[in-house]
Amino acid sequence: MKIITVSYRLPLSIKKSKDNVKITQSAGGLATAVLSYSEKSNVDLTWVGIADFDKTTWENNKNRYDKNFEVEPVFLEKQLNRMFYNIFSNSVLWALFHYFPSFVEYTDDGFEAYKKANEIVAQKVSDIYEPGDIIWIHDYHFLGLPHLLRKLQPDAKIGFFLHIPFPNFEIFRILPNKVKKYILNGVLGSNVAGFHTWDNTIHFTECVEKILGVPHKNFIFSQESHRTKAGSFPISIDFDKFHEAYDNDRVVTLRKEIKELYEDKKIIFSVDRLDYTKGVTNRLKAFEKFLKKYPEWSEKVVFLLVLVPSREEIKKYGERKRMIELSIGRINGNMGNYKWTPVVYQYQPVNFNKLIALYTSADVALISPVRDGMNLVAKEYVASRKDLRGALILSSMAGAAKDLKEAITINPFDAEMIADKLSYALNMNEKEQEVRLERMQRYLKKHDVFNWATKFLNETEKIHKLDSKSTQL
Ligand code: GDG
Repeated sequence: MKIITVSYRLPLSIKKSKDNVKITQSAGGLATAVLSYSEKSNVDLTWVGIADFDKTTWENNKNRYDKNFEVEPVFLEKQLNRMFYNIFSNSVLWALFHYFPSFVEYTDDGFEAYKKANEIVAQKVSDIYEPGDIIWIHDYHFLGLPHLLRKLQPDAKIGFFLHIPFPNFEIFRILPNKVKKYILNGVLGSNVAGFHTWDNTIHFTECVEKILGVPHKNFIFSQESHRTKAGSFPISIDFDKFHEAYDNDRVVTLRKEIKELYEDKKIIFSVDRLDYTKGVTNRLKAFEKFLKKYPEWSEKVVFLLVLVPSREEIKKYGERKRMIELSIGRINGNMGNYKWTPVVYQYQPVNFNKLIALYTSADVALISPVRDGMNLVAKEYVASRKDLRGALILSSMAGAAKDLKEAITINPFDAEMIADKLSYALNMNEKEQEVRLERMQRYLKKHDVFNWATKFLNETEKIHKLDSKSTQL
């Protein structure tokens, strides 16, 4: 028996330069969690995903990575991958599922490419599948995959998890009928369909009932071939990794540097992929409002804004980048002076130690997505504050707001509210910081990413077992 994990990106990338080949294995939360589950339960792990390298490079290097799990890359033809990933997954599903209907650029060709890519991946998974294996499919790139696999391997244990929001019926219904049906039937191929929150779960079940006319009982859809249980499984982080990093020598040095650099100022910090869903333009507008409404903070605060390049081939992302950079220029020009730059901006990723040094130097983390499945940055900020210092301002539109109950919640569209909450957070006394962080840390320690993976996979086994016993519900 093995676990077959399917995600668009492999937890491994191979980059060729003139004279060498560099293999990087991701230590991302998902990979660590699934790996830890497979080790604890003594089952092998195989990862299937779309290759960002060519076949020859793979053949020449496939024995050169640390083999604690198998990797099965799928090689898609370039144009097919572009249509599947950029045109349908990101310009239709990502936009609509995050409630940006006006950003949707639907084409039939894009949908055909999406179906084709799902079929190719289904065939690949089916080829390596052996009876008893558990298949765990991730995210909006593979909404059709559970159904395709159910046809190829009727008895398989299949779990599907969506990392982004599932929109409500009024938004979902915007899609053409054939697309709506493909998606819902697709997900219903799984034994368990998991979402970050109950709201998402309810949206999904309501869409299935209204569009396919399939009723559910206690969130279980009974079909001829199998049952599908829809449920909420809020993803989390490797708490100990973020908590213990506070004391890493390198982090301590970097933190000291940052603190010295801004010794007479309070630090507001945020880090995101540059994405229109992350609410960066709203965040800047609110920061500008804050500086105008609370002029006593002039020269006494700095906003460190880290944005990570993402999906740069898509027009909407380029447009958003220009809007953000215009705002930063305006704020720094109008509010700053030769001694003070209010917004310090970088459009490059930081490494793990720098990320922790920034988290643990920040007086306030300002996280304001206009829509987010979960938002792991919020959880990481809380976990990393071993010193119990700092305040978290978090958008109520992020799934994380349901878990981090002691965060200061904001409406990301309400600049005035964010300005007031910034003033509150910057003035928060140490006792209140401690009480809030302690409670959230207790929650995260218990509900970490290992707990998440275990709950999801156990539920998939359990629901599958009901079918094999043909138990009547
Ligand atoms: C999707 C959903 C859901 C970011 N910049 C740097 C860096 N990061 C790391 C963070 C965090 C991750 O990337 C971002 O995770 P988020 O959850 O915030 O956002 P998405 O990328 O949009 O993820 C989201 C998630 O899936 C999981 O289900 O929560 O809602 O949209 O881990 O730390 N890491 C480093 N340098 C950076 O510059 N080292």
